[in-house]
Amino acid sequence: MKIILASHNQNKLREINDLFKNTDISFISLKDLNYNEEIIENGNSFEENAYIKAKTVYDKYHLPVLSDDSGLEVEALNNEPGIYSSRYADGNYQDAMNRILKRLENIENKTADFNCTICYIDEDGMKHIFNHKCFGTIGPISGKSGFGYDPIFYYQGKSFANMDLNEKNQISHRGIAFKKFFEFMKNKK
Ligand code: ITT
Repeated sequence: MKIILASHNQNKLREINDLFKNTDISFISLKDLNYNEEIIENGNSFEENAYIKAKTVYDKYHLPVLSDDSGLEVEALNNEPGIYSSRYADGNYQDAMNRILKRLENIENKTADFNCTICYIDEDGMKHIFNHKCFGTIGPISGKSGFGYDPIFYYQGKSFANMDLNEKNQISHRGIAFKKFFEFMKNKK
């Protein structure tokens, strides 16, 4: 089965394609469709933004669409940057990570989570939401794999950027949220 992935983020696409490589689900990217328009994410929650992305693309193609809205939530910073994770970095993740580390310098609580909320709009236009939060801590920049805030997010003592794709996918917010989606699709058959 083919599903449109309503995302312009090639790193998400890479992780998601890897998760589904041995399944009967494959994704068509916005790039494949030559869909270059930016989708304005003006919702107030991950769920609202995930829905805005999926619905915008569904309204154009009327085919099954899936979106992923994700972000880093730092407990001691009132869960910032949260839904603003991409905007907080504005393309410069080195700077954004350093800003977070600076803000946490004299704070003991380093707890954080990565959230992933998926919105799937099926062939009948019905919306389905799947979610997972991966809890960890914020620590010094380390590692070269992954993307975004991976170098400062530590899960069981290891930064996401020190994990390979498969290792991250086993435990990450995205990996587990997509496993929930996959279970739903299996049960639908
Ligand atoms: P699309 O909306 O087109 O999918 P985006 O990058 O704008 O792409 P989001 O609005 O969901 O996606 O923003 C999520 C941001 O959160 C993303 O750009 C990263 O900065 C961060 N993020 C999400 N998942 C991450 C991960 O697994 N590792 C590191 N950073 C992540």
